Amino acid sequence: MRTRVAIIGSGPSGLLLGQLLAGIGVETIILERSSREHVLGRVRAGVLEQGTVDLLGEAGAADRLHAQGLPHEGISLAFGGRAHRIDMSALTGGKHVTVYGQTEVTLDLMQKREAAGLVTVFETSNVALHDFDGASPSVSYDRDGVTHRIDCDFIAGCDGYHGVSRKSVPEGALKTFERQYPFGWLGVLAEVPPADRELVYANHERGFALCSMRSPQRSRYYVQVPADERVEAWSDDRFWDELHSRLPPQIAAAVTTGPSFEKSIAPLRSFVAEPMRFGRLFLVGDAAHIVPPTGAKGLNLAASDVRYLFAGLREFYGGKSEAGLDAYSAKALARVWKAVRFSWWMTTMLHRFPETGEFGQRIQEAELDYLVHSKAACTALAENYVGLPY
Ligand code: FAS
Ligand code: PHB
Repeated sequence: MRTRVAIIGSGPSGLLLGQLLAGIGVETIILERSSREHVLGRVRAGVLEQGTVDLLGEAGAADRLHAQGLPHEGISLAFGGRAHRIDMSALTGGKHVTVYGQTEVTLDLMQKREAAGLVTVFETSNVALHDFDGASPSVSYDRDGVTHRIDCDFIAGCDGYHGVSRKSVPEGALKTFERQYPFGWLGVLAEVPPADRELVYANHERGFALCSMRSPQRSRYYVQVPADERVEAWSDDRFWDELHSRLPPQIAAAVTTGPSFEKSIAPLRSFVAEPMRFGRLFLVGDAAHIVPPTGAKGLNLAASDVRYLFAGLREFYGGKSEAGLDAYSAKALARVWKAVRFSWWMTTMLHRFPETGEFGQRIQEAELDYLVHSKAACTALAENYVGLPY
């Protein structure tokens, strides 16, 4: 088989890149390790920057997003028994974010790809990348006991943190940066109305909590748990009690409890691999970087990588130049590191760090108290949360 761009991974990165390239007549094949159902069953991000919404629109996959997405102009920070709203829209000249689950984004993109008759091979195994340091790369994979090979012009490694693409880069050619946090997020989905019309990020001495949502009928909540915590140790009752204990009274009183239909623990880490290009192989999204979800940046960073790579490929296939492809890694990393910093800052300010004790808690409360009473500090948070310019 032969294609223009072989895409490894059918998550948001791979699907969005495939859809944008289809729009300019560049053929792709997506190879996906899991089943279609497994990919769609993953519950992850919930907040989209305007740039991500615009890119999904350019890919022709934003109809449901525009119909069902929830525009949010602000967030609240809760600490010391009170919630403080930050009017991000007023502080950023009218910008806002849109609440719309990553699961829905993935479904919208998958359905667009299927409607266009574009090829995604699910349940592949032993995907291997070949000769991407030359002008004739290829990818091989096994399925149903048969080994297949795809010759291509480029390989887009959209296969996430645990994927094969980054691991295929020659030893020593990659520099990685990592910070593991001593905690994770226990998240639940429940068919109950949200506690507030916008998101509430709570700092509490018992630990961080987040009140989010997927729709006016479906809520998404998180509480910080130790890194080695097991989800089996958390009944719904235990979760709701702990959530209530970490929220200000007026927010806690507005929480509607109910049976969870999804409950999982996500580890928190910051990770960046440099550079993001190796000859004809480009690393995209979580394959190249991971951020703690506190800043709602993971999915949005994947989208900005796709934007930069798509621009370079469009320029290449337009017969113009390789300048965009040559600039991809530096351009993407400049934005990645700003998002890594913001996500680290939000995580450090809002979570309980066992080693910093009571002093650390007071420092966090002082930072939050300064922040919510300073227009300059609120503006800095708002500019980063709604999404920095491309
Ligand atoms: P993805 O990991 O989504 O997709 C990679 C795809 O490649 C997967 O489908 C995988 O099966 C496939 N793959 C892997 N190895 C392969 C191989 N060898 N061959 C073929 N296919 C292979 N971000 C937020 O902004 N907010 C959040 O709340 C949030 N919560 C998260 C919770 C969890 C548990 C995780 C893991 C991430 C979370 N994120 C969150 C970040 C997340 O949304 C990512 O940023 C987003 O999924 C990135 O998309 P992709 O780069 O496409 O990677
Ligand atoms: C979510 O709704 O899943 C969500 C929202 C904001 C975050 C992280 C996760 O910062």
